[in-house]
Amino acid sequence: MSISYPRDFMSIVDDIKKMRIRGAGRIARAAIKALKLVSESFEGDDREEFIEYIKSASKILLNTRPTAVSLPNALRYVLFRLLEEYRSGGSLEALKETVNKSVNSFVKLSKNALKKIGEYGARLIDDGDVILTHCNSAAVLSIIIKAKADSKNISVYATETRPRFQGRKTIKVLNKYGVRTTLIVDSAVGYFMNKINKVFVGADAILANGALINKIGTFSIAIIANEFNVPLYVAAETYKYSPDSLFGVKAKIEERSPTEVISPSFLSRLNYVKVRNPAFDITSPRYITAIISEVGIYHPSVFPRVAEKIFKFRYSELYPWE
Ligand code: RI2
Repeated sequence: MSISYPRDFMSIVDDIKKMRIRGAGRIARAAIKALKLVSESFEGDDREEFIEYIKSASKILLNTRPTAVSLPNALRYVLFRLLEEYRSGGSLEALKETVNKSVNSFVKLSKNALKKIGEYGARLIDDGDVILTHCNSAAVLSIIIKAKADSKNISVYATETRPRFQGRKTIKVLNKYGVRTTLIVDSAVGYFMNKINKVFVGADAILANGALINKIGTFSIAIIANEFNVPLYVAAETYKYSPDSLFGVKAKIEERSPTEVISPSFLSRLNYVKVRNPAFDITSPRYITAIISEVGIYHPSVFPRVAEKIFKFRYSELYPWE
């Protein structure tokens, strides 16, 4: 039986898939707001049917961007609470209200987390620091903007971040706040690293061993920073922790279309050429100085334990959408 979903739900799914909505934190908030639309659109009167409807919509959302664990974690946050209400015999109205309340509370906690990360991270920035950023991370920008608000005299080198050029979003925000910024091509990081005091990057996932999954190019930046003895900090909310990495579940590295890298017409003339376009890479914890979360600054080896305490993952029900 084919299930239909509200049009506004499908347009958010498309926006996330096509990166009109992007950034791990934003993706998470958009996904569960879309789930709320599905809940509100349900016209049946059967509780079980409602639960199945929400679960199937969750699976569609999960397939939009496979790497940012903030999306499944946001769904876990809502579905844990929904299934608890269902099992306690809650009425259909109570189930809908639970979705509504848990979506709103996740959005609120995730926005508050950005503010707290800004406060903790800004303490690591000294007056006169030259900072390197990569891609476009709301968590990293929160730190830099807070440091600027604290009247620290800082400047930033921002990579353009091919192939989707998210660095251009970063320089627009920094410009709005009056932060002196230099835009560089990704391959110039080694050339400028001797001018950098600190590197700040965001996170799409933090694994059980403290490894970082982030925008492609982060691993190379980490190696170069290490070569120049420049500390690399990761700005990551606790809901960026990947609970199933504890069981050795392999992280999914999203591979996007070659058309993001080169035009199909150009490629069509090259019979022996193919394009690879991984959107993320993995950085070993040994290259990470510390992870800045909404509950403090931690060594990468400690962050997973802290994240588990804050998020209270239910390992017995890690895939509530099944
Ligand atoms: P915030 C982004 O991925 C970048 O990898 C960025 O570092 C990460 O999400 C975290 O972003 P994409 O959506 O949650 O641009 O800090 O593929 O905003």
